[in-house]
Amino acid sequence: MRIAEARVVVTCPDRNFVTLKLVTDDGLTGVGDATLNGRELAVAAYLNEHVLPVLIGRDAARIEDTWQFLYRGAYWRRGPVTMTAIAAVDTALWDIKGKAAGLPVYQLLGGRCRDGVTVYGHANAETVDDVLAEVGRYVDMGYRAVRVQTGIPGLASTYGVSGDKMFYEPADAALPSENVWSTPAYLNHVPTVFERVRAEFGPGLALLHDVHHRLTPIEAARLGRSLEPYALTWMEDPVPAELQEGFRLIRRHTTTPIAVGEVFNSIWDCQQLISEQLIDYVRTTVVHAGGISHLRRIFDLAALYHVRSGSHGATDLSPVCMAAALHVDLSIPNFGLQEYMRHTPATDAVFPHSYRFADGYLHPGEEPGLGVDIDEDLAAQYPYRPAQLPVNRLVDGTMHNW
Ligand code: GCO
Ligand code: MG
Repeated sequence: MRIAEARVVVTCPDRNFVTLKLVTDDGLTGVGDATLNGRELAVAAYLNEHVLPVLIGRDAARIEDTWQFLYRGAYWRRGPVTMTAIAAVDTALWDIKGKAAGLPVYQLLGGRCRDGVTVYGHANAETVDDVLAEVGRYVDMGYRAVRVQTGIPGLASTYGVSGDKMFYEPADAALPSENVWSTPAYLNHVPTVFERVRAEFGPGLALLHDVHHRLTPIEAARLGRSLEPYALTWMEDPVPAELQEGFRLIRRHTTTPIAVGEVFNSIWDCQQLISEQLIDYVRTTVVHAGGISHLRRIFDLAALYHVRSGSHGATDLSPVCMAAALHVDLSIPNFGLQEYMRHTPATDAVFPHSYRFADGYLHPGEEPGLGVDIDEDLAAQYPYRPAQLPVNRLVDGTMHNW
């Protein structure tokens, strides 16, 4: 079972996606997501120029050896572009292995540990009144967990509030658009939002909030403490996480659980966060953290320290990543929650998939492999469109974290 063909498909069915497709000499195919929002073509070039030439002729069954070859072989270790490219190869090889075995990938990973994968949706609106209606909409759809984001009075636009309520695309312009940020306005407003949401929906609904890396540790500690009465499932990315020891300060002051890691690309980005029990959920996912093989390593380390998974699942991760994530989610003992931001109908059509939402859970389906593919003819009808993520400045013009 040798890799006979490998190609990178770049397509834009409402947003940009990069997909690796591998074909073996006995006709099996595998797909891997290689999308890095706002930096798509860097990963496509990395794959095309440096990875595809070494894949041709390799034994498709040797997933771990190929991972090690690409990781050690590059000499330049880690980084989002490299690890996304490795993830795409790893994911496609797991897809092929599942098809060769005639089994869904979750069976190869040890079989199911639960009946379905609990997901959370994104309720967002400019005002608190409107966000209550949005939370209600998710509850009516069957969701058991909802992330809540609102506008901040006095700020023109805020991360997490989108025009379209089901699909969120923050990469909104060919060149980065600029937002203005005020931490005091934010810290004053957010607890009032959750007071209303909790009062309206009662204690049973899991509530989450994404801070999107905008606070310092002591500010995050204050936010966490002020949210304690509303029992959030997690406060996400309270501060940028390059300084892992910075989370000690947050931990000392609040019992609001912390979820971090959507921008991490290896186990080394969260080794201290996990082993010091500074977080409760690790948000790494397949496409940006080295594929199914490496993600399993992160989640296995996390399991030792009572840290659960909470994988990133925004719209800019393709249905290929979502399918792969669901196989991991179903098979690990320490699953926590899976983010599920829906894709547009155009995206779903380009990536036919067997995963289904029912009753607050996603189910990966029983097809051999990952149960997802790319329709390359349809993909060709949606050429790449340059799009970058916004940037954030403080009121006085200082660059801040977006
Ligand atoms: C999330 C994320 C996303 C990111 C996006 C960037 O929690 O879903 O923060 O919304 O902003 O993936 O491309
Ligand atoms: Mg996030």
